[in-house]
Amino acid sequence: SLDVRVLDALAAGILPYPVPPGRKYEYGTAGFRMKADAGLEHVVFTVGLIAALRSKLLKSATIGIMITASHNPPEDNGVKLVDPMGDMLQQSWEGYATTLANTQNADLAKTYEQFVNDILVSVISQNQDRPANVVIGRDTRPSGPGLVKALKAALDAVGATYQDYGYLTTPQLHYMVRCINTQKHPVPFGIPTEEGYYQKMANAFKTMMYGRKINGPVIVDCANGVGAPKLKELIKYLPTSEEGGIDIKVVNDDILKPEVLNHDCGADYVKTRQRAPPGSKAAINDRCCSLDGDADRLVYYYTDSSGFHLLDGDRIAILGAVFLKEMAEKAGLADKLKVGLVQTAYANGASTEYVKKVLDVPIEVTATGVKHLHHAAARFDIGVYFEANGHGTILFSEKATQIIRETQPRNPGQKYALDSLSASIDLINQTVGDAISDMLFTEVVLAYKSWTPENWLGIYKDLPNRLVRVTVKDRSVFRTTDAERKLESPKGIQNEINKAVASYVKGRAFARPSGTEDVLRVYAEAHYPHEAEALAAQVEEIVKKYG
Ligand code: G16
Repeated sequence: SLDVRVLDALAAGILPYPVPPGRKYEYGTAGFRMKADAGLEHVVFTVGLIAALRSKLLKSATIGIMITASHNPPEDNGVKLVDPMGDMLQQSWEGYATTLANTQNADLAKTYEQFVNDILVSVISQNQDRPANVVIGRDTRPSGPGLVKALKAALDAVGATYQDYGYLTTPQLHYMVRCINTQKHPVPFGIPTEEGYYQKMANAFKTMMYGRKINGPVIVDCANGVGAPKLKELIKYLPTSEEGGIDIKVVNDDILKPEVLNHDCGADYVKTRQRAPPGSKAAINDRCCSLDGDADRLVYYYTDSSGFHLLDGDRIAILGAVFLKEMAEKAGLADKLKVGLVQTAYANGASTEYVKKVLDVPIEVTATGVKHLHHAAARFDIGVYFEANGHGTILFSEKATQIIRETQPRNPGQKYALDSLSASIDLINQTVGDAISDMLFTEVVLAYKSWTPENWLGIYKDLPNRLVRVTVKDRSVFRTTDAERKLESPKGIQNEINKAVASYVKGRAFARPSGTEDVLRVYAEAHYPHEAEALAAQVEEIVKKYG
């Protein structure tokens, strides 16, 4: 049994953070997320305990805890757990996290003790008392400091060691975790400081820019979130356009007014509304992009005389795949470095067709959530994964990395390609989707192709589509199957959706419960814009009837 002092400290530490009456917590698409004042401190406290347990089990490896609600409104907040290699918490642990979060204060010490006995049985039998190590980051929400306080109370109670980085983007925290845990590896991931992060990215960017030129500035909408100060910091490390680098114009960078976070700006707004932020002062054909509240999503766009044009995650993925495929060919490694792509049901049908027929790259489809895409991408030599909403990255397998780093070039062209591939490995944040790193990579690839956003848009034509949020009484009655493309419950609903879809040219639609908001999401696409609208409205009605 556990030291009674630990149990007492736990019981005392959780006292200020009870579960509000009737409250049930769920582990969603990206950890726990809710209104910050709806009992989130309790959850965060228990997540601290889970992180400490996981660290102890994994030989004191450092676990990351990120306090953010990403693209959600300012009054929300949430918590994500980061595993030692910088990926999301192993899914088999989501159950432990959910159980502990839903444990009332009076039972918490006992349940924790039970978890220690169950999870750490091997550690205990070796009679080891391993230290637990945790690192913490948060976005700019006003509820952040109070949540970090609850988190530290938990870590103090169980004697875990922690480092609080303060403000970080989500991908920066993932980077820190992987750096710390690979410090003793033959090839460490990087230096676990903000400076280390900027330096690594800037060096790789400079290598990739050799012999290439970026055309005109890029305007970056930072959603008034933590990405703004971090991007401004990174700019100090990057060569300017005169120096052969990049001219970045930061907009929506107000982190002092909490209420403007993600409000009428940011990647989620631009993607869902399919329009530029209303405050945008960008001129015709200016190359623009938007990050979300914790800078893990990125979408591009521009306007011209015909209106607004979105270049979303599907397009970024294709751009990446095009580049890496061509570089692999130029390096003479096409048969050793197979590029694969991972999408979700939200990927535009036209993008899927382009990847299959023109790009000739294999595709896998997974459920929403980078935790699903990431694992699928890891099965390719070079796995490109992006959600249409702009959340994604590119993974190079260990074998691919080794081939790229060790192949001896036989001519200058091959050397150039190998250097580009090698620098891509460092420029791309392989731990998780990183909007800032994805943006620099996109800029390099556009420069390499000499593509304007218009050229990029022109490679295929998106099917008109519509994404709507539907409020229902209880979204848990909706259960999906087939990578969320179908509903298996409530009974009969899928038949009705199928019937609706069948009456449209190139119609496709699905509905799924969101894992970050208390809504159902409906996606529809069709050959004509008004038909995509009509199909979405029809599915919305069906969903409302059953919900
Ligand atoms: C999170 C997840 C994404 C997911 C998005 C929306 O993004 O990390 O993978 O696409 O939520 O999920 P849902 O449709 O289930 O609400 P973020 O940027 O909010 O962390």
